[in-house]
Amino acid sequence: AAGNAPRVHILGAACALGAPHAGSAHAPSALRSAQLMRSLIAAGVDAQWVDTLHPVADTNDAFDMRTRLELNGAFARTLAKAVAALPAGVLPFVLGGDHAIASGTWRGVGRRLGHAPGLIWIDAHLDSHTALTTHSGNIHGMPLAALLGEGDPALAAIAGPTLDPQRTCVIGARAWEAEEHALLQRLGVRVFAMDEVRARGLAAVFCDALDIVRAGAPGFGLSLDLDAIEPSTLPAVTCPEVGGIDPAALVAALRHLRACEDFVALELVEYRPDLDPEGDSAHWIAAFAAAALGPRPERCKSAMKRAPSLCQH
Ligand code: B3U
Ligand code: MN
Ligand code: MN
Repeated sequence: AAGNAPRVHILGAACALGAPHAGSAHAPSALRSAQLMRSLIAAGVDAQWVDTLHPVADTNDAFDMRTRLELNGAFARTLAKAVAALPAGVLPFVLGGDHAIASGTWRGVGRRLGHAPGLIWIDAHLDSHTALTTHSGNIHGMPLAALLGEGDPALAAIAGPTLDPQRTCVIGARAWEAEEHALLQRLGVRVFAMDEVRARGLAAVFCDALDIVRAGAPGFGLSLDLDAIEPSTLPAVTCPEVGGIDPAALVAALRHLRACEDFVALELVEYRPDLDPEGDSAHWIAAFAAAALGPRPERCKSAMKRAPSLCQH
């Protein structure tokens, strides 16, 4: 792989205990056996698949809320520890699984940094419920609240820094309940809802997002819930919502991350291989990962630790 590309360590998180369907638990094995690794290497990504973590149970169907919180929390703690234990200097790429795993991923990333990472959360949903406000009872509707320190300690008190709401933002949201929206408003998390993405274009919104998450402290990551993308082009997700992000526009936006030496981790969640017989959605997943993780542009070889903002204001 190119010497100028970040060293990427892939961790599979084969857990769907937060979702209403178990399909996303099979995403790591399906993607690993599909063309993901070949596509990454062809794109000059320096990637190595280091491990795939499995939860202690296969389905959440039979569990009450307390048990769901404990099982998802236990998996997230294991994942946080695995992320924190990756060698210094590598870029963790966590491949879910449903989005509940994020409550572990970003604590682990914070432990690597020694402080909270900035975080871009790309999602059709806000994932900012707590056990007290959830309508569905699904834990994958809670991880962003948990990372911000809100809700049940099983998810919200995993070892590692709590996110700074001022350095956190959501892109692509179009389906939420009032309680979770109110929580993010109260905390001051910037939400670039899908209406704004459509009105201004993804490129402009993504630049604003980079400014938010790169301010104040070094190190930011990106959590990509695939249901953010328009489901007619990427249908293989657990909770499709019409009117999403154009995947080609997302590839273009993610390529900006290659120039950011303070981009420290990537997470990709909610893929359901059982809904992807032709591999069309897997094709886009490989394109997103390659866009974000490929070799740094030439002009960045001698760049500072924190490259200046890419935005043209
Ligand atoms: N807000 C709803 C819907 C949802 C959240 N995340 C996903 N779906 N994937 C909930 O279940 O809390
Ligand atoms: Mn999500
Ligand atoms: Mn979602």
